This record gives sequence, C-alpha cells and structure tokens, in this order.
Amino acid sequence: MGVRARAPGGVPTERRTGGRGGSPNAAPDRCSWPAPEPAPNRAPHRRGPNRVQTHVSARLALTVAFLLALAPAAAARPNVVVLMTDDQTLESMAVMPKTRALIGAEGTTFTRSFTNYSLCCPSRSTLFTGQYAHNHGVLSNTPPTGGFTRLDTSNWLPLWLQAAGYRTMHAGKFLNGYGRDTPAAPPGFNDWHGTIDPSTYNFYNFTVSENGVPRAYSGVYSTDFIAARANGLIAAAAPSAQPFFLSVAFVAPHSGGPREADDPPGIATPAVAPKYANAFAALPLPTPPAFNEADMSDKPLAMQGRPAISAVRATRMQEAYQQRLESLLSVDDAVESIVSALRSTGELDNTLILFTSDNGFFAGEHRVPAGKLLPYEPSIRLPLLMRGPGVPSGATANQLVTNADLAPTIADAANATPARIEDGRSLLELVGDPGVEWGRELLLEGGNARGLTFSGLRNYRWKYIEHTNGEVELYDLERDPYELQSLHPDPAFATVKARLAARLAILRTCVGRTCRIRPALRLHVRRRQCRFVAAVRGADVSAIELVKFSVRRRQPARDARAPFRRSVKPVGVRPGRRFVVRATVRTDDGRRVTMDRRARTCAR
Ligand SMILES: [Ca+2]
Ligand SMILES: [Ca+2]
Ligand SMILES: [Ca+2]
Repeated sequence: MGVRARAPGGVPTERRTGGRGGSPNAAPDRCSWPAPEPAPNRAPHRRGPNRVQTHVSARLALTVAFLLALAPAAAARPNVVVLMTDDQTLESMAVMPKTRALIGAEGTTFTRSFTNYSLCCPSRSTLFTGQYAHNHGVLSNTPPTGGFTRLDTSNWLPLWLQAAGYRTMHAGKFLNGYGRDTPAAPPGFNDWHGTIDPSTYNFYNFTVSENGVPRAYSGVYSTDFIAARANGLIAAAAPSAQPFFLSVAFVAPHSGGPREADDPPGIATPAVAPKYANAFAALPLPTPPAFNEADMSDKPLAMQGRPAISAVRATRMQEAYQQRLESLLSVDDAVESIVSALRSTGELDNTLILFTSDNGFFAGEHRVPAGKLLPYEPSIRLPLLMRGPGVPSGATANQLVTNADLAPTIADAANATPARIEDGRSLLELVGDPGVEWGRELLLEGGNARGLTFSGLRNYRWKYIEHTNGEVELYDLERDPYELQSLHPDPAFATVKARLAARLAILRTCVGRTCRIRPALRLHVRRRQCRFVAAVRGADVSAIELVKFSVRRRQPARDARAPFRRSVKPVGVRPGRRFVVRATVRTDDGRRVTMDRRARTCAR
C-alpha cells in the first residue's frame, strides 16, 4: 500500500510510507499503524516571508504582511535537518571549523548537552521518540533488549511529522541491525536511504536501502555518499511548498573498514578519506587529568579491574584518535555542502538545522582506551549546534539539555503533535529566553544486552550513579570536573547523596512531567501601595544557595541569605503597565531554576 506523493516537477511517483508493498523486497506487515494522509492534499504551507507573491498590489502586500505577522508560527513551518555523527566527542568539534561557523556561529551552541544513554541504538531511539530509554524500551544494540526491531516505529517522530504535512527523508546510518531481516523502509519516511547493517560499517563498501530496494555501492567514501544523497533529497524536496524533514546520519568517526596501512593493532579505527590521511599525524593523544586515572579505588570494582594504559597501548590509541579526527574533516565538508545545498535551493533561512552526535567516546580517560556506555563525561557529553528560524545567532546556551529534547524541539518547530508522552522539552523555548532555567535534572541510563545496569542523575554540580549491583558513585563536578574522586563513602556528603538518591528514584521510572521535576519553590510578588516585594518560598527553601531577583531580566539583585525577600523596582516601566519579576535560584544540591511573576505598576 503506497501513497501518491508529488515528485519535483509534478510527476507523481509511488512512494512507500510503511513496511508494506512498494517493492519486491517489502517487509511483512510488521505494524498495523494507520497510514498518514499524503501531504500534498493538505493546505499549502507558507515557507517563509520570501515566498509572498510579488505581483500583488502594494496595498494588498501590506495587508498580507500584516496578517502573516499576526498568524501563529504554525503558518511558517520550517524544514528540519538533523545531522548526526556517530561516537563523536564534544572536544572533537575543535577540528570542525566549517560546522562551527555555519551552524554554531549562525545559531546557538549548547555547552551542556548530554545523551540519556551513551550507546547508538538507545540514543537514536531517543532522538526519534523524545523519550528516555526506560520509556522507549530500546536498552541495547541487539535483540531482545535492543536493536532496530525493538523500537515501536508505529508511533514515532517521522509519522508525527508526516501527519503534520511534512515530507520525511533519511540518508545514512539507522538503528543497529537495520536491514538484516528486510530492506523495507521503516514507517513514516517518504524517501528512505538507510544503510543496511552490517555493511554500514564499511566506509567504501556498503548497501543502501533505496526506498526498500537494496543497492550496493563500492569505491565511494561513505561520508561523501551520504552528503551527496542528502543534497539530492534537498534538491528534490525544495521546489515543493511542502516543508521537509531530513535526517542525515554519518558513520564517522565510528570505526569501520576497510583496514588501512597505518591502522594500529587491537584498536578499531574509522577509514579516512585519502585527502585527509595523516592530516593529524603530528597531534598527540590528549592527556587530561582523567587520562589513565592513577587511583581507581573510588570507582566500582569493574572499573578498578582495568589495567593502566601502557606506553605501547597509548601509541596505538593515538593513531586511532588521529584517524577519528581525520574522518571528521570529511563530515565537516559534508556539513558545508549540505548547508550550501540548502542555500542554493533557497531553503536555508527557513530550515532548522541540528548538528549532534549519538554518544561520546573515551580516549584513555578512567583507563578506558576506547568505547562509551559508561556514565562518565567523555561518554555522555554531546556536541549540539542549532540554527534556523527563531534560533539566535552567535549565541551560547549553557543550560543542561538532553537528547530527549530533540524530538520535542523538532515537533515544536513543525507544529507536529507527538503521540508519545515526551520526557524532554522543546529547546525553542530555551533559546528564545537565554536566562531561563527549567529546574530539572537529567537522567542517565546504561546497560548491556540483558538490560539496564545503572541509572544516574546529573545536574549542574552533582553526578550520582546507582549500579544495579548496589555500587554507587558521587561526583562534585564543580570541584572535580574530571570525576577523579567519588565521594560516595564520605559521611560529609551523606545528606546530599540521600537527596540525590530520592530524586533519582523518581527519575528512574519517570514519565513525561515526572522527568522534569523542579525544586519545590514559588516566587511571590506583593504590591504595597506602589512598592513591590518579591520573595521565594517553598519546601526547598532551605536548599537555596543564591537568588537573583530581576525586573524585565535586567540588573539582578543578589540575595544569598534567608528569607530571600527583596524589594524590586520596576525602573522604566510606565504607570499602569505589566512587568515581569524573575527569580533565578541556585540550590546547594546543584539545581538551577527561574520563576517569573507578572505584576502591574500603579496607575498614576
Ligand atoms: Ca554511537
Ligand atoms: Ca582506519
Ligand atoms: Ca595515520
């Protein structure tokens, strides 16, 4: 069962929308989801003010412009392009100047972005659902606890976007194990170009499911291929008035074949494009304080059993580290070409672009020579850059964000309705209000083929981890950003540990709102005659370390002592007008939250 979709130039083509029909290799009917209506039958969507016809009279143009200004954001829905690397660390963004310039400098750079679960398949499932792993249920890369077949693709982001009128497209790597049983496209994609596992992990010899039909490619470098395919999809989708969603997933800097002459023994590397081979051959392996951690006695037993990294091993790791960075140079080129394709088709200004990775990677920190799937910072931190309509350019966002926020962000931009309960929140709310703090803490999860083996809580200051074998870890990230000394056995931290444990108990099984619990505080603003007094009260008031009171987000007055009550002056607010008082609170257990209250000046 296919639906008619308009191809560029108005030629109708048969496009599959699900696991049924469309190709001789189509999947058996895996999911009985309702097929979404084809988008071309829906009302046309305005793609941006530049689309306003120019031949109307000046008067009519003014009227149209006025009405468009009044129309809800839903009328001007942007395209959405998600660019994802595999196993890329935050620090490696240093070798991607084009991406930083074209997306970061032209948009917002997030400095505290984390993955809920630092492994490919659980992380990508979160991208497509907006849910933490314990809610989408993909807990590893292989069945029965994980892998592509574990995710319920009858209810996920691509279908929500189709239902909202989007043309949906994918190029590159997909959930682990995709294509092993059938090359059928998953439901919800109008244009599907996913690489079939395990061929995904060969940079020069891979098979792509082209709308359900497998086609083998050899001799072309995977990153270049995925970029070219993405650009072809952009060119095909651009002429239509229908907005599009494009997911582009590169394999780099993940390891993959073929074997190269300089590949070190015993450690996996990606393949590097010839033009970038040995581009970083002179670059030493970084040795941050956590590298080859000297004293592992604070860590769980499994970590204590890790041997120190020998000089020989470090030399091999250095080659792997260099190749990973060299592979990212091709991704940097790919990002440039995709941005350029968006520009040349006139779509760039009306496209929300997100650049991120699925998880981080170790390079010797805590004696982990390679890999991820542990709760430490190199594994869980992600690059996240975002540009597009409503995203300030040249901005930095320092708030805690999770990959569970990405689906809510995309749905928000597209005016789509998620049909799952979202654990994350739209980042568009956050970038529009740089000082805002949501008060939530992030859930970290990890495990193996048998299921979850740890869960943890991370906030601005603390990381608290509980392993299913009973071991715990507690790091003060302000004083110990490299996680060299777990404080869990120290009685001086028993109180904070107990508070974090109580909150982790809620997060571990949270759903939606309970994943975003804020400190129990309220802001009260009282007017006495024409003077205003703001006060923060609530059950968590004893945890407050600092309050900043501001009016119209300006000139905050700091208050570090109970009872956290201040007179506030609505300077510059005219008589009889409303204004906003904001309290920004920092607690002694690592939380930050802002609270806003409206008040009105005296009429005079
Ligand atoms: Ca990965
Ligand atoms: Ca290699
Ligand atoms: Ca090399």
